[in-house]
Amino acid sequence: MNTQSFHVLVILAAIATVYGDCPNGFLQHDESCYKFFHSTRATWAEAMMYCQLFKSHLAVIESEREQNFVEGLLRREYHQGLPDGCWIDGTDALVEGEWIWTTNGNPITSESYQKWFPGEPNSKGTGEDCMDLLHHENYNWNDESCEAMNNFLCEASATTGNMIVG
Ligand SMILES: [Ca+2]
Ligand SMILES: [Ca+2]
Ligand SMILES: [Ca+2]
Repeated sequence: MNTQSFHVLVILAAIATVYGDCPNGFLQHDESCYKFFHSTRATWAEAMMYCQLFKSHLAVIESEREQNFVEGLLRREYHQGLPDGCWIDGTDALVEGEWIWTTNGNPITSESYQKWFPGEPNSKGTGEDCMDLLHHENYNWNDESCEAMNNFLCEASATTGNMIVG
Protein backbone atom coordinates (compact mmCIF):
# COMPACT_ATOMS: atom_id res chain seq x y z
CA MET A 1 0.00 0.00 0.00
CA ASN A 2 1.40 3.40 -0.90
CA THR A 3 1.51 6.25 1.56
CA GLN A 4 -1.34 8.10 -0.08
CA SER A 5 -3.90 5.30 0.11
CA PHE A 6 -2.82 4.62 3.68
CA HIS A 7 -3.64 8.24 4.52
CA VAL A 8 -7.04 7.90 2.86
CA LEU A 9 -7.74 4.80 4.96
CA VAL A 10 -6.74 6.58 8.16
CA ILE A 11 -9.06 9.47 7.32
CA LEU A 12 -11.95 7.11 6.48
CA ALA A 13 -11.39 5.26 9.76
CA ALA A 14 -11.47 8.55 11.64
CA ILE A 15 -14.74 9.53 9.96
CA ALA A 16 -16.24 6.13 10.80
CA THR A 17 -15.22 6.64 14.44
CA VAL A 18 -16.97 9.98 14.63
CA TYR A 19 -20.12 9.27 12.62
CA GLY A 20 -20.27 5.51 12.23
CA ASP A 21 -22.46 4.59 15.18
CA CYS A 22 -25.34 7.02 14.77
CA PRO A 23 -28.52 6.53 12.73
CA ASN A 24 -28.80 8.62 9.58
CA GLY A 25 -29.28 12.31 10.31
CA PHE A 26 -28.35 11.96 13.99
CA LEU A 27 -25.48 13.91 15.52
CA GLN A 28 -23.10 12.17 17.91
CA HIS A 29 -22.09 13.59 21.28
CA ASP A 30 -20.32 11.37 23.82
CA GLU A 31 -22.16 8.01 23.91
CA SER A 32 -25.37 9.28 22.32
CA CYS A 33 -26.82 10.39 19.01
CA TYR A 34 -29.34 13.24 18.75
CA LYS A 35 -31.78 14.51 16.18
CA PHE A 36 -33.90 17.63 16.54
CA PHE A 37 -37.14 17.19 14.58
CA HIS A 38 -37.85 20.82 13.75
CA SER A 39 -40.15 20.14 10.76
CA THR A 40 -42.62 18.05 12.75
CA ARG A 41 -45.06 19.18 15.43
CA ALA A 42 -46.48 16.57 17.74
CA THR A 43 -48.02 15.99 21.15
CA TRP A 44 -45.64 14.49 23.71
CA ALA A 45 -47.04 10.95 23.16
CA GLU A 46 -46.80 11.29 19.37
CA ALA A 47 -43.25 12.58 19.67
CA MET A 48 -42.34 9.54 21.75
CA MET A 49 -43.67 7.30 18.94
CA TYR A 50 -41.80 9.25 16.25
CA CYS A 51 -38.55 8.69 18.14
CA GLN A 52 -39.32 4.97 18.40
CA LEU A 53 -39.78 4.80 14.61
CA PHE A 54 -36.19 6.03 14.37
CA LYS A 55 -34.98 3.45 16.93
CA SER A 56 -34.50 6.20 19.49
CA HIS A 57 -36.29 7.77 22.44
CA LEU A 58 -37.07 11.31 23.57
CA ALA A 59 -33.89 12.87 24.94
CA VAL A 60 -32.92 11.98 28.52
CA ILE A 61 -30.68 14.69 29.95
CA GLU A 62 -28.55 13.38 32.78
CA SER A 63 -25.64 15.79 33.16
CA GLU A 64 -24.69 19.45 32.86
CA ARG A 65 -22.47 18.46 29.95
CA GLU A 66 -25.38 16.86 28.10
CA GLN A 67 -27.68 19.81 28.91
CA ASN A 68 -25.09 22.24 27.51
CA PHE A 69 -24.77 20.19 24.34
CA VAL A 70 -28.55 20.06 23.88
CA GLU A 71 -28.93 23.80 24.49
CA GLY A 72 -26.27 24.49 21.87
CA LEU A 73 -27.87 22.14 19.34
CA LEU A 74 -31.36 23.64 19.76
CA ARG A 75 -30.08 27.21 19.74
CA ARG A 76 -28.18 26.58 16.47
CA GLU A 77 -31.20 25.03 14.77
CA TYR A 78 -33.87 27.39 16.10
CA HIS A 79 -35.37 29.80 13.61
CA GLN A 80 -38.42 31.99 13.39
CA GLY A 81 -41.70 30.11 12.97
CA LEU A 82 -40.72 27.14 15.13
CA PRO A 83 -42.79 26.42 18.24
CA ASP A 84 -41.31 27.66 21.52
CA GLY A 85 -41.13 24.15 22.99
CA CYS A 86 -39.11 21.02 22.28
CA TRP A 87 -40.23 17.75 23.95
CA ILE A 88 -37.83 15.66 25.97
CA ASP A 89 -38.43 12.41 27.86
CA GLY A 90 -39.49 13.53 31.37
CA THR A 91 -43.03 13.16 32.72
CA ASP A 92 -45.00 13.25 35.99
CA ALA A 93 -48.15 11.81 34.41
CA LEU A 94 -48.11 8.71 36.65
CA VAL A 95 -47.81 10.48 40.01
CA GLU A 96 -48.24 14.26 40.04
CA GLY A 97 -45.03 15.95 41.17
CA GLU A 98 -42.88 12.81 40.83
CA TRP A 99 -40.85 13.32 37.67
CA ILE A 100 -39.22 10.39 35.93
CA TRP A 101 -37.39 9.74 32.68
CA THR A 102 -39.80 7.52 30.73
CA THR A 103 -37.14 5.59 28.86
CA ASN A 104 -35.23 4.25 31.85
CA GLY A 105 -37.72 4.88 34.68
CA ASN A 106 -35.14 6.84 36.70
CA PRO A 107 -36.59 9.44 39.10
CA ILE A 108 -35.65 13.09 38.58
CA THR A 109 -34.87 14.45 42.05
CA SER A 110 -32.42 16.72 43.81
CA GLU A 111 -30.07 13.68 43.96
CA SER A 112 -30.06 13.36 40.16
CA TYR A 113 -29.21 16.00 37.59
CA GLN A 114 -31.98 18.54 36.92
CA LYS A 115 -32.12 21.89 35.17
CA TRP A 116 -35.61 23.34 35.74
CA PHE A 117 -36.09 26.93 34.72
CA PRO A 118 -36.64 29.10 37.84
CA GLY A 119 -40.34 28.78 38.81
CA GLU A 120 -40.80 25.49 36.92
CA PRO A 121 -42.41 23.02 37.20
CA ASN A 122 -45.45 25.24 37.85
CA SER A 123 -48.29 22.95 36.69
CA LYS A 124 -50.08 25.80 34.97
CA GLY A 125 -53.79 25.81 34.05
CA THR A 126 -55.37 22.36 34.18
CA GLY A 127 -51.98 20.78 34.87
CA GLU A 128 -48.74 20.11 33.01
CA ASP A 129 -47.28 16.59 33.01
CA CYS A 130 -44.75 16.52 30.16
CA MET A 131 -41.29 18.03 29.95
CA ASP A 132 -40.11 20.40 27.28
CA LEU A 133 -37.33 22.91 26.69
CA LEU A 134 -38.60 26.40 25.93
CA HIS A 135 -36.67 28.68 23.61
CA HIS A 136 -37.68 31.71 25.68
CA GLU A 137 -36.55 30.00 28.90
CA ASN A 138 -33.04 29.34 27.54
CA TYR A 139 -33.81 25.64 26.98
CA ASN A 140 -33.98 24.98 30.70
CA TRP A 141 -36.67 22.51 31.76
CA ASN A 142 -40.39 23.27 31.85
CA ASP A 143 -43.53 21.25 32.57
CA GLU A 144 -45.99 21.61 29.68
CA SER A 145 -49.44 20.37 28.75
CA CYS A 146 -48.81 17.00 27.06
CA GLU A 147 -51.18 18.00 24.25
CA ALA A 148 -49.10 21.02 23.15
CA MET A 149 -47.85 20.76 19.58
CA ASN A 150 -44.08 20.95 19.91
CA ASN A 151 -40.96 19.97 18.07
CA PHE A 152 -38.96 17.22 19.76
CA LEU A 153 -35.48 15.89 20.35
CA CYS A 154 -34.73 12.17 19.94
CA GLU A 155 -31.70 10.40 21.40
CA ALA A 156 -30.23 6.99 20.59
CA SER A 157 -27.29 5.11 22.04
CA ALA A 158 -24.20 5.61 19.88
CA THR A 159 -22.82 2.17 20.60
CA THR A 160 -25.82 0.01 19.71
CA GLY A 161 -28.00 2.43 17.77
CA ASN A 162 -30.95 0.86 19.56
CA MET A 163 -33.16 2.18 22.29
CA ILE A 164 -33.21 0.37 25.60
CA VAL A 165 -36.72 0.12 26.94
CA GLY A 166 -36.60 0.59 30.69
CA1 LIG B 1 -28.93 11.17 27.49
CA1 LIG C 1 -47.60 17.68 36.57
CA1 LIG D 1 -44.69 25.00 33.22
